[in-house]
Amino acid sequence: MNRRRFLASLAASALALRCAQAHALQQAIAFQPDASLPPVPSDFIGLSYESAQLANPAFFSPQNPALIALFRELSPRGNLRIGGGSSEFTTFTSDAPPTPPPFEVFGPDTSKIVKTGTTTTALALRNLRGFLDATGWSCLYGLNLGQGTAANAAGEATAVQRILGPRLLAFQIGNEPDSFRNRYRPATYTPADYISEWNHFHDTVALAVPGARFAGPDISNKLPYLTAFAQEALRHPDVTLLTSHYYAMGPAGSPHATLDNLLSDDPVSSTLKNRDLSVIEEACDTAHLPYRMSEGNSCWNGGQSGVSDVYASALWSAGYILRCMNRGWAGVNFHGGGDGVYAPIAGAPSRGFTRRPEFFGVCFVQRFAGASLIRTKLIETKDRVDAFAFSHRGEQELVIVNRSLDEIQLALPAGITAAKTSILHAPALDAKDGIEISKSHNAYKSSVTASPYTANIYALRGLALKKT
Ligand code: BDP
Repeated sequence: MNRRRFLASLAASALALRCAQAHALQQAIAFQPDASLPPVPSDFIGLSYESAQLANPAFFSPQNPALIALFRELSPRGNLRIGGGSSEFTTFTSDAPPTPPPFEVFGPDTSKIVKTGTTTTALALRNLRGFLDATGWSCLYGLNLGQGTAANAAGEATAVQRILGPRLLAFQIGNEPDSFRNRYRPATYTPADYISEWNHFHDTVALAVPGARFAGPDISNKLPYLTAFAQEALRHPDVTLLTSHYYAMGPAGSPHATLDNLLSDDPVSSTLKNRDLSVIEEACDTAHLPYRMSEGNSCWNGGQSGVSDVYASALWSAGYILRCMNRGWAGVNFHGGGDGVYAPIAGAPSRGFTRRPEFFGVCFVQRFAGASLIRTKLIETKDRVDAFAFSHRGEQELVIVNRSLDEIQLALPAGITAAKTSILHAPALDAKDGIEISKSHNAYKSSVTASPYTANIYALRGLALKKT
């Protein structure tokens, strides 16, 4: 369908709704089936852990079957990003690791200034390779720019490339360099200073590691650093991916870190506002590169208790992943580790691991990694409601994430019917237990419903995809 016909059909459906004196909560949807949209990358789903976690070589290890099983449940082919605040406190050594390790697990870095540095050893990297092979995941590996030397980064990168081999997606140099100012660098630090330091590290690593690939700038929220990096990337064919971070709220403990704010369309105090998304698009256009949200979660400083660890975070994560897929991005990584409040997986090898509420949100939508997007448009858009459609192996599915208190009724275009197949739900928004993904066996109908605070998947019939 061309754009004009698509808009005409939107107008017709909107009119039909009004004529029927639609209830306030009724909406309609239009589809723009275009088989030419590229598929969502199959490694779209990702997790992010602190570099310090590598100080315990037994964590990311083929000998940690419980964690391997949970990673596989989240995605048969995801991406593990290693980095975070602690990455600026790590040193690489090819020596044997200290025994016992300094800790069993390491959660999200909340102090921002880790007092004691940690050591990453070749053993930790060999175990990480075994872990990645067992999970089927790739790795985005962060090197210490904040407080490390280029020589140490080159030594580490040499070992990482040799040991992780095809499991290595790319190196990142520095975690949130846009926050170095007044931390590891003077108050006068600028994007230009960062680019010049990045080049020094990049050139040293690239010389030592032929074939190395790089991603970046892995920034927190200061977009001029992304713009500068995208321009610089044009000079470096070995830069293959742009990255930055997103926290929906923060810091933990602030008055905005609430359930209601998390579920809003553009949370107050988020690290990236909807109006700034165009800067990411422009960076991708400048550098001709894909974009990955390489770290993030519901609320920075480790997560807000009662918000980041309850059902609302599951609903939020499902919607967040789908919105990122819809923007054509390459993937998202949820930060976690240890017993971090926002960690999708909590626990330790010695006491076992648990699936946190957010885990279920990620699981619910992971099936769309590898699928192709079908553009959708909600008519008379309502806040806190998102609809997406996908096509995969000849099947079409609709997803509605209803973050609102109202039941949503969605009228489908003429000739199209849908049947609900799966629902993400829980006893309450602030429930820590009882979060479920239930199968549903509904008949095909010309409209669909989504209960308050649920995410829903429907099988679609009658939607003809345009051949390319
Ligand atoms: C980010 C850091 C990460 C932290 C996270 C947080 O990169 O290491 O864990 O904030 O504060 O800035 O939760």
